[in-house]
Amino acid sequence: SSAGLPQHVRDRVHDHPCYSAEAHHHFARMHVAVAPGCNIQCNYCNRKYDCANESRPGVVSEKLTPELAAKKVLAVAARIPQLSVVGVAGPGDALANAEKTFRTFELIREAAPDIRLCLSTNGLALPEHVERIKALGVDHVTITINMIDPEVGAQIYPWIFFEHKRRRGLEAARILHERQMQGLEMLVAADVLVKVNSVMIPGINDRHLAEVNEAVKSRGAFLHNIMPLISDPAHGTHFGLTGQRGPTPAELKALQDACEGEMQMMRHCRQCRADAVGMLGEDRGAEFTSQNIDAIA
Ligand code: CLF
Ligand code: SF4
Repeated sequence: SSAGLPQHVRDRVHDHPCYSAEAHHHFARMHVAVAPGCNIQCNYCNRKYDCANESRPGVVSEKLTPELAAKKVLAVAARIPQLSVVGVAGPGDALANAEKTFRTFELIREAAPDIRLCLSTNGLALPEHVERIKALGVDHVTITINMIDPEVGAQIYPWIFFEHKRRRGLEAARILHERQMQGLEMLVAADVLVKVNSVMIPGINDRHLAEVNEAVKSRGAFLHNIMPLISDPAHGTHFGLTGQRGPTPAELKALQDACEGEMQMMRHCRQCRADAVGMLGEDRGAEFTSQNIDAIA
């Protein structure tokens, strides 16, 4: 619960449905799918679907330009008065598409200054973008951090693309880890509220995530959201094809309980799609297509 938080922090989360468990009963979020590309490969991802950073593999999102995204925000705000937050969470990585993501935020800022801006990233491109995130007033950033040990990371990430080169194996995982920690520290220093998402992958990082929890807590992360791997062979992910299972609800809860401490654990995540619209757990995205948003807004 956020009851024990200082007032100035409560003011920043009281209307954010992900950062406050209470808020998700009263406030809505929407994602604009302006970020198609990605700079890493996760073994739980299928690029044909939405980014598993934040989203449940499902139907391919309608890709939006920044201009269409801003129009869609106005259309949704006109129909859903509880709308408080707009996030960029895929279908690829928000910061691997930084120009589109930031242009989208600028347009939303101009058209609807009261809406909170939120972004989700794998963290690889975070350090060089912290200044711009801060300058645009993006107050909430989620980093997906699945490991702090490159040996574990090499089983999750077959490659990353960094400084014009593809890197593989331990080198890739080590670079990703260093960039994630640096980005987290820089955001905290800039007074941005950071949520860490971790995907729990039995036999790979399940027993390692308590250490991840310690590492992100000690660096000032505000909230930790441990999510279950969704591994379905039908979605064609690497883990789906190798028969990697996801955790049971009891295994997930036991890990969340073990990590519960000074830092809050998020327990109400609904693993939204990259174009989700509405209250958490509700998806009204189909009501707002690029064909009809002009008529609504
Ligand atoms: Fe979207 Fe993510 Fe912002 Fe929320 S979702 S970018 S922090 S506004 Fe929320 Fe959805 Fe879970 Fe994400 S319930 S998947 S935690
Ligand atoms: Fe897929 Fe997201 Fe991982 Fe990129 S960061 S590979 S889009 S799950």
